Amino acid sequence: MQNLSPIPELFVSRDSAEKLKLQAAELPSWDLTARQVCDLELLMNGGFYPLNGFMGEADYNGVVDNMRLENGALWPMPITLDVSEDFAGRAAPGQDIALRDEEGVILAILSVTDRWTPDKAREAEKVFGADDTAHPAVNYLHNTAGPVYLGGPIIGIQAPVHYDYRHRRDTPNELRAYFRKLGWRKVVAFQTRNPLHRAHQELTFRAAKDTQANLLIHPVVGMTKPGDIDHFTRVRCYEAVLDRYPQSTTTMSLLNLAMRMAGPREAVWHGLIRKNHGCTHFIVGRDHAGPGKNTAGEDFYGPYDAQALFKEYEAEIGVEMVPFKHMVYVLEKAQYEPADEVAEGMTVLNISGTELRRRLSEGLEIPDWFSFPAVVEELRRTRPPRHKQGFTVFFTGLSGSGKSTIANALMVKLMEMGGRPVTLLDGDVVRKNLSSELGFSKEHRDLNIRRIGFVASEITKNGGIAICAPIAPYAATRRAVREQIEAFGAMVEVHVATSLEECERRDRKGLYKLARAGKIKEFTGISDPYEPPTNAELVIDTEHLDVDTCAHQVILKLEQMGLIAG
Ligand code: PPS
Repeated sequence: MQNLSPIPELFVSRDSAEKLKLQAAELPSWDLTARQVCDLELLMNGGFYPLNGFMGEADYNGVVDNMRLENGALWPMPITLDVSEDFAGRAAPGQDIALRDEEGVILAILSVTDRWTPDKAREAEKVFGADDTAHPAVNYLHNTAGPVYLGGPIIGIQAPVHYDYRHRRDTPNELRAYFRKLGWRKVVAFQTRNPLHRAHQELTFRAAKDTQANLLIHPVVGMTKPGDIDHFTRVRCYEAVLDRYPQSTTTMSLLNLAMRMAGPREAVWHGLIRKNHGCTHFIVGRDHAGPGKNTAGEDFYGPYDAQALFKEYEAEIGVEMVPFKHMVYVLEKAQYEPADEVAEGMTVLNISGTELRRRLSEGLEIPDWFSFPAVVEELRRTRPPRHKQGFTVFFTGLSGSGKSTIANALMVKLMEMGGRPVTLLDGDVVRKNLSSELGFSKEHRDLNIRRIGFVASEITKNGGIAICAPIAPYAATRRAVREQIEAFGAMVEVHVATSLEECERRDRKGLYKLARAGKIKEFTGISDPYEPPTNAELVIDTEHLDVDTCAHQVILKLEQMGLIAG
């Protein structure tokens, strides 16, 4: 039977918190990123026990190299506070700093003991298995995380406030108390970042039955894989499935974890977190916390690597693994079975995640054997067919490549079709209205593109069409914009691939001449880089086609992607 006594938290008493808050207001203060807020919440409430703060360098090195803290305890994931160089300059070891949420509320004080510049390529190789930015956490590490890490113990002042689903959020100690109260001696946890369909319901129900345990559905609502279904929709779906379990055997609680999609290491981490939440068993399925394909198009991890690593450390984790194979529907038996236990000659049915997304986006049937009607209805509500969703067409290319001209022609064609509002965010127009104070350094260009990306993602979210036409010379920034937009709808990247020679020959604005003469500095293609896209949805050759044909090519692409009705 599990030990359900309270786990140590890092919070101080209410009175001390009030006093500390006043003192903390004077300290150098760091505005936490969304991911850091998630990490801090679990540090403070004991979800990351035995960690007592953001990791120092020795713990970090131990964790990166062999999944162990300096004191030898098992811990597979670096939990570090990444900051800018500028802020790091004000946070020497010995200094206390205030940690604030996005609204400026002081959540904690960090007493800095360590400050160092990590070798991110090494971290990527060791923790995520490859220094490949196709991995979302590696991409985050290189392109979002700050260059310097700060470590040290935390004094918790207050937990981040959540306004959504409050009654479904529990700290480790709240869950422990709940299990104690109900006399749940064995609890099997199910981690998920996707809606639950029949296969999951079947799998979790079996897991509980086989282990004679109660079931905790423990979905992640902090940060999951870019492009996942938002947690609001998912929680509504989970609530619809909860009734399907025998009464009083099952509960659900939301976990504000920022996932890293680190497969095997992530599974071990999830196990430790569930132990802290009072669970005795943990379900590890196929491709647990898988990050998808690498740059070469192969899986980062084997489908059962996570199970293997969990098994190796099971005793130390202190949570028993309930391994689960891939479940498929057997037509003749009208039930789900593990794929490798299906008798020969049976008809096996399965709908993959990709196929489900296709069916949703095209408004196609989703059979009852696959999911529950209430879940499908919920998904259809948030994912209407693609031709009713918002989307963004993002042109990129050299100055004078023809982006604006094609974008204008496209806008008119889309307006002629009607149905959705269209907004053109042309490079020059944006620089006049949104980014008038910016120049052309890398930093300013990135800021400019991120602003465009933000506006485009809002338009997309609200069901409109955004057409963007900046140079957008940096691949990593375009990718960040893509992630932001794809949370709400499609992003169609169009590379207007007019060669530098041709742009310079045309020189519509006379800028190339000035750039060659050194009168305009940092000019794209001449004295500043342009990284051509490798994964654009469409590449347009303006050298041999007129504007109308180019715009029509985009229309055909949109039709082919189901974004406009054919
Ligand atoms: S970026 O890199 O995406 O932020 O650039 P963008 O906002 O699209 O602005 C490009 C337009 O600004 C003019 N211009 C320059 N372009 C590139 N490099 C330098 N140094 C520069 N200085 C001014 C240029 O007219 C670009 O317009 P387009 O429509 O691309 O020709």
